[in-house]
Amino acid sequence: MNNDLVVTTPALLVGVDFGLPHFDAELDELGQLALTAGLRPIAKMTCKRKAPDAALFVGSGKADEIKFMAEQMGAKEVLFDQSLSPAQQRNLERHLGLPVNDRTLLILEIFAQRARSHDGKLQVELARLQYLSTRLVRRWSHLERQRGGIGTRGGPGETQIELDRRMINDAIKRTKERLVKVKKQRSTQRRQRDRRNSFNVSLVGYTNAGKTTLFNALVKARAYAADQLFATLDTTTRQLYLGEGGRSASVSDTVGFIRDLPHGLIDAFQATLQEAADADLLMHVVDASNPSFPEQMDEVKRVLGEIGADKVPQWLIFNKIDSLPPERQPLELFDLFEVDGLPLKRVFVSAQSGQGLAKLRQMLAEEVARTVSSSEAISDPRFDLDNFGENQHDF
Ligand SMILES: Nc1nc2c(ncn2[C@@H]2O[C@H](COP(=O)(O)OP(=O)(O)O)[C@@H](O)[C@H]2O)c(=O)[nH]1
Ligand SMILES: [Mg+2]
Repeated sequence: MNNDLVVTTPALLVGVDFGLPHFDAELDELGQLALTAGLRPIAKMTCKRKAPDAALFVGSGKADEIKFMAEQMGAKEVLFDQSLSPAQQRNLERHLGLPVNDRTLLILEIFAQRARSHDGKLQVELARLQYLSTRLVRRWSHLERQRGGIGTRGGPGETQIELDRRMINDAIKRTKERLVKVKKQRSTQRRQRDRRNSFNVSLVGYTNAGKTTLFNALVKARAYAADQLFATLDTTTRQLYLGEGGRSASVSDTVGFIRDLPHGLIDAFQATLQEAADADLLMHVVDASNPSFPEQMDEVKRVLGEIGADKVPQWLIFNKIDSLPPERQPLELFDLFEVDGLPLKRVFVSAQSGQGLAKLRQMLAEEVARTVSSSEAISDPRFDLDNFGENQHDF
C-alpha cells in the first residue's frame, strides 16, 4: 500500500544506543521487521549517544557517516530502530538524500500488508492515519488514490496541507465510527459465549513465539504460521475437545506483541486484544530459544497491563524446546516460575515436534473440569470469574 517501500529495496539499518536496557546491538529484530515488510537489509551500523540530537537524531557527524556508508553499500533507504520525530525524519532525509523510516512505520507497514479481515483493515488504517497525520504530506499517497479525482493539485502549498489534514481527520473520524460498530458486535458475541459458559483460553505472546503453531497443534487447525513478524493479525477461535466428559475449551490465537508497538496500534487493536482481557486463562507463549526471551516476556507483561488483561490467570508456555542445546533442556516439562513474586504454572513444549503437548492438554482438561464444576454450583458466570481468581492461591 505504501509506495515508499518497494519490494526488496536495499536498506541500511541504524541503531542508536542511549544506554537503555533493551538496546539490540545486533539489530536482529529490525532486520526481521525489514524483511517482513519486503525490504532487504544490506548493512547495519550502531552508535552510542547520551541523548537524541533534536535536529538530526544522531548528530551531523554521524549522519555524514551514515550517508557515506549508504553510498558505499548502495542502500536506497535508511531504517532506524528508534522512533524519530517528524522533524528528525525530515531533516535526516534532507541530509542523507534518501528515504528514512523508523521502526514504527515498518510495523505499521507490515500490519497494513497483513490485515485480512474487515475490522483488521479498519484498525490498521486508523493507526496509519493517526501516524500520518503528524507527518509530511508526501507520504499520504494512499489517501490520494482513495480520493480519486477530486480537484487537481499543484505543489503541496499551505491550502493543500490544510485540505489533506482535514481529509485525514475526517477519515480518522469515519474509521473510528466504523470500529465502534465492530466493537459492539464483538461484545454481543462475547455475551453469547458467556451464556454458553464455555472456558475461554487466549494465546498471547511476543511475535514469532509460536502462538499460531501451538494453536494449530492444539486444535488441529491450519492457521497461517510463518517465520515472519506478525503473520497473524486477526484473532481466530476454535473449540478444543478435551476428551473425557465431553468438555471443551474455546481457544483463540491473537496478534503478537512487540517492543515499541506503535501506540496507535495498541489502541487500534483494542477490540481484537479485548479477547485476551476477557479470557478465563491466558497461555503466554514464550520462545525459550530466543536469548532475548526475558525482555520479550516483560514487553508482553506491559501490554497485558495496558489492555487490562493482567489480572487474568496466566500460564507460561515455554516453546521451541527442540531448538534448545542439551545443557538448556528442562529436566521436567512442568514447574512453577516466579514472575513478580507470583508463581505461574510453566509448561515446556515444542509446538513443532509435539513434545509436552500431552501434558498441556491434560492440565487444561483438569483446569476446565475444576472451573466447570465450581460454576455448576454457582450459576452466575461473572461470579465464576471472581471465584477463578481466588484459585490462584492454591499453589
Ligand atoms: N524450532 C521450533 N520452531 C517453532 C516452534 N513453534 C513455532 N516455530 C517456528 O517459529 C516461527 C513463528 O511461528 P508462529 O506460530 O507463526 O509464531 P507467532 O507469531 O507467535 O504466531 C515459525 O517459523 C514456526 O515454524 C517450535 O516448537 N520449535
Ligand atoms: Mg501468529
